[in-house]
Amino acid sequence: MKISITKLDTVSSTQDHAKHLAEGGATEGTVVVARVQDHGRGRLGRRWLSPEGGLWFSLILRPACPPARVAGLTLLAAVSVTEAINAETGVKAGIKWPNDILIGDKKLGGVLTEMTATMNVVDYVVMGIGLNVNVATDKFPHDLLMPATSLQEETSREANLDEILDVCLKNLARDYELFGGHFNDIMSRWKALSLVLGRQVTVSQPGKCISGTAFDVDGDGALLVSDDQGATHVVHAGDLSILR
Ligand code: BT5
Repeated sequence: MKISITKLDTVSSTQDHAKHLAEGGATEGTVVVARVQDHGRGRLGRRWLSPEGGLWFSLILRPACPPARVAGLTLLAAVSVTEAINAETGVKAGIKWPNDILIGDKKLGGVLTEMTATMNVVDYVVMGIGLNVNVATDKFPHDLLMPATSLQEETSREANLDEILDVCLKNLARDYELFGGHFNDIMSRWKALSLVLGRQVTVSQPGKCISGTAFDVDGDGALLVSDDQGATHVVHAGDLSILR
């Protein structure tokens, strides 16, 4: 995949900008990065705070896979980016299924995977990555789903945004090559970074809540949770809280 980067100043959301480019035929590997997003978004239309100093980017992919497999790309991106940050800055970030990048119990970043598909064919995927790099999270509102942190706060130094973007994209491009045939490799690296396996969790879904022990992820990236009655739940989406 050849990476080609478009750098923008303030946008509503890099996701929207990238979608527009994808609709116009932009090739896989097209990246949109913005200094500031004034309507950055998370999953389910939630707000994503995107002030100056953070790394906010979207990558266009055109995977030759059925739509059901695209959820695996969220896990892939979380692995690629978490490994990049850990290697580049020396922090020990981990992954909270499905899309949160945490340091300890604070959120450093997140992944948002959006897809356009017709029938059983993926047209394009826009993979959005948000990372609090040189961001003061004490300025964030207090009603976040979980406390936030930034690389600057964790390491007490400013990181170079271009360098972080570069290592993230190199890892993403390398790992995307494994997506078709060697997804097991991604999954074992995901497991090594996972903050949820072996933990008591609750996953909230619209109108439903599943509690139990998270014990594995399957080949599609779904979380396997065993409840108190010993039943296994295959969880494809939801908001996860770690209880203990
Ligand atoms: C995510 O959603 O974690 C996905 C975030 C993806 C953001 C990137 S930035 C580039 C691209 N363009 C976009 O517009 N989006 C993508 P979710 O799991 O739904 O988490 C959202 C929740 O995280 C919010 O409801 C807040 O509680 C919290 N939050 C918002 N901004 C945050 C921030 N900068 N750092 C930490 N937590 C934040």
